[in-house]
Amino acid sequence: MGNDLDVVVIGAGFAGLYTIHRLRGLGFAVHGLEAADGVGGTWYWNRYPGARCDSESYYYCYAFSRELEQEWDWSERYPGQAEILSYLEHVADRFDLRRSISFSTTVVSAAHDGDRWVIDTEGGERWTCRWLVTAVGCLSSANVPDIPGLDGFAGEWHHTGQWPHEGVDVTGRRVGVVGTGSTGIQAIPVLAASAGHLTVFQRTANFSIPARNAPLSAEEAAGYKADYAAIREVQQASTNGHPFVVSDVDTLALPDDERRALFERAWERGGLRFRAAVRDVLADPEVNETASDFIRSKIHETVDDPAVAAVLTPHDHPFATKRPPIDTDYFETYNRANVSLVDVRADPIAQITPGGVRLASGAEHPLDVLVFATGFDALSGPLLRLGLRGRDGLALTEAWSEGAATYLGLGVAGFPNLFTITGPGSPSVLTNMPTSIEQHVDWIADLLGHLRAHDLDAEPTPEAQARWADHVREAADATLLPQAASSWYLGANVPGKPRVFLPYAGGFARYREMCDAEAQAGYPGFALRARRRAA
Ligand code: N01
Repeated sequence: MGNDLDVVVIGAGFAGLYTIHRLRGLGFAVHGLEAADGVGGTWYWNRYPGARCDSESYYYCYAFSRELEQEWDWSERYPGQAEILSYLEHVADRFDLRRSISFSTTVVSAAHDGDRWVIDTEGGERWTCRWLVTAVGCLSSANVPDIPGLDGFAGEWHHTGQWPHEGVDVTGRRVGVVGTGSTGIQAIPVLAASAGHLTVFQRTANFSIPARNAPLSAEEAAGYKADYAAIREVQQASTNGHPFVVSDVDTLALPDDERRALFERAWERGGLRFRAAVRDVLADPEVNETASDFIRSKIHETVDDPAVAAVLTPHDHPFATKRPPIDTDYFETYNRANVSLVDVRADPIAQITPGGVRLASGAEHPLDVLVFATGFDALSGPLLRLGLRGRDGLALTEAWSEGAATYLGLGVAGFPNLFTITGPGSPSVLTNMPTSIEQHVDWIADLLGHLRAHDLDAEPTPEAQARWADHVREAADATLLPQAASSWYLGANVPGKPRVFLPYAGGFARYREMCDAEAQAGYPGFALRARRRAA
């Protein structure tokens, strides 16, 4: 295949694989460019100890193929990283996708020349295409804090999102973990089990719900397989793309003992569904406080040392306004003799020394291995680092200098024929990702079919984009989500990043209906122009 195509897709994770499959099926000349040497995206890179999905396996998977649904067997309630990667490798083989992907190919720039996209790679290759689709994930741009002295650290350090494929042997070693988000909370218990000593540097205490992971029995798996049609229907109609509905129980109307019993049942069942145990958790501060209080009480019940429990107890944001982690024995880990907790909000990290971490107070923590579970430059970061330039040389970095702005999270004004799967301004990270990805890919496939049939170029109008930005803000403001001041949803975790609430919080089903209405109305939010050709 030559390097001039209808469509180039950047990324070969869940989004890129399905895009290639779908567009190839429609007869487009499509090719994927992937920085890694294999498929998998997020699940290729995030190989840290304990990496596991927080959606359950029977619905954290594609829905586009009934055969695939029936033939793949998940082994656990929550799929681990290696199993998800095997699944995506199976998908790539089963649908013969690898022949349409160049691996170890990092895009360094992509510019629209008035006619086509011209894409340059680190290895010096050039690709051109009419339509460019980004499938780069929302959490793929690692955020390593700029702490003085890191370069001189004599031990080894790793960011969890770039974990070495050969693993890191921490047996008997002094290990430090910075960060207690979903990643840190998964990694800490596993690292603690083999480290000589584990020191956790916590800046913000986090709410976490037990996952209650377990092997998936043959009966459970068969039940899901028999029920997929109904499961998929619930997902499509839901707020988060999960196959369960939010309870309509008004927790404030319940007597204390009944409320506690209700939360106990949800805690025992475990998982993200805890959020859906009562209504209005993310809308009503009083309701939220009942859930927050319950979790705080669990932390104090679980952790033996009351002083440690106090440091682990969150008070600065309502439950679930930051993405709630789910865990296996996270709070229990602080009862181990080889684990210590350092409150770096009270005594910040001042410097990395050759021998470890020095705090502002001068206290030293000697370390052999330092793990940064410090998250990502989320949603906009993976797009900004592609070196995108739209009409008349407009750089995305310039267009987004005051924050990411898109129409429907699917395209950017000034960037013709560019489509962004699960981009900023779409529900993405607030939902079950494969569900959102498939909705985006199907919508983009329909639009590309329309553009091809009528020989059109498309780009969002500035007016539609501005209206969408207002709506994204209103949707967030109707919830408690913006109250978590340090949240990556707001870009607050990356120094200097403009504070814009990035994902669309109005709900998956509502969003899907708006996308469908846009298509049915002939794409009024897009300027559709007869194709311009370079002279
Ligand atoms: O990243 P995070 P993550 N000094 O940004 C701390 C998904 N995910 O990789 O809160 C000290 O949430 C930071 O502290 P603070 C999921 O969507 C899913 O854990 O900014 N600390 C925070 O504690 C998730 O939300 C799964 O004060 C510093 C932590 O690092 C998203 O990925 C598993 C610091 C970063 O937490 C990101 O999660 C894993 C500094 N300089 C991830 N800088 C599942 O499916 C940052 N921190 C289960």
